[in-house]
Amino acid sequence: MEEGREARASLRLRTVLRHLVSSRPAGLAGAAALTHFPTSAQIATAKYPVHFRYTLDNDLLSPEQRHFYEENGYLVIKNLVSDEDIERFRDEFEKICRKEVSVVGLTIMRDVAIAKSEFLQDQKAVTKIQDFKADEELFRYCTLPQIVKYVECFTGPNIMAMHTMLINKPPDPGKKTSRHPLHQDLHYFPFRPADRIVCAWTAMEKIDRRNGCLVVLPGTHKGTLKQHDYPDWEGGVNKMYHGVRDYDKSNPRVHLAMEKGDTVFFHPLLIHGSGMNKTDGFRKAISCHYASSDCHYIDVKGTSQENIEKEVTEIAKSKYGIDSPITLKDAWVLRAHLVKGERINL
Ligand SMILES: O=C(O)CCC(=O)C(=O)O
Repeated sequence: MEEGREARASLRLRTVLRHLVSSRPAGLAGAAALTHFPTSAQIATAKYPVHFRYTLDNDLLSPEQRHFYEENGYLVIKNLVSDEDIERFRDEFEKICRKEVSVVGLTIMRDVAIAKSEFLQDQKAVTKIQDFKADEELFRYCTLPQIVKYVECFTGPNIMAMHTMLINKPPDPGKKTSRHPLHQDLHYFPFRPADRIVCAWTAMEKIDRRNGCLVVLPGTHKGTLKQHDYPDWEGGVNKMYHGVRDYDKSNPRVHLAMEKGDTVFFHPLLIHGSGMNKTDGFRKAISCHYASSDCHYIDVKGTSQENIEKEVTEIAKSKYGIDSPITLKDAWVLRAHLVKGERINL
């Protein structure tokens, strides 16, 4: 009885082995062919996880790059934008500051301390310009093929440019107002899921700790959205520069020193900010937040994002000359712009 069962089992095993071997290329035989492919146990202990959450399957990112983003929430790509493009963005920005060009929907933000002390027509007090989708020259940044192909690894094929900025960190006026408090960009965004949103941020010159490079807290993209408020800074805080209230102070910080044209892609939950500009030059960067058009709007009422809703809708009303109340979603529908694929929800 026992012998018969063993014989049948052995026959079944031989049949299975024959089947497997015959489906392998000629030359691979028996056990060698079977062990050639990793078992699930081998995969589980492999160097990189098989399950990716923050990146999508793509032909661009190496396993190391993909793993790095999964673990840290950011990825720097060297030399992605040409000097020529950067000079064109710089020229256009300076024309906007000199009022030689006016752009529908643009917001110009000024440093709280510098703007108070003097009335300046040029870029001296400008900390950033926002929402440049109507400026053909600057918006070219958001459509650069070498940027968009990386963006697609995080968003998928239907890509919206949601938020555009050229940041012009001025020499610090002595009040430390050139700092940007640590924050999570998702605090500003009423759309989800967060994992299908990514920021591209390109250094427009060499940026290091002297002129206020980005500082990131690796791995914090795995956490949740935290409460943000204006920090209690003695010298004042720039408008809309909310800071994260509670975070793990023991989390290591990485200062991203970058060369002109280097670009960092980062997750909207990654806690980041930037330091003081201690030089006498302006520190420029251009950036765009992209989202999959499959993302959906959420209602932020009753959440930690309620405080930003009020500010954003007030700014949007005056920018677009709208009298009636508008919602946060309305403000975002107006700023969003399709870059690639199909506009679905956003
Ligand atoms: O460029 C910088 O200094 C930081 C910009 C930033 O994090 C932001 O505007 O959300």
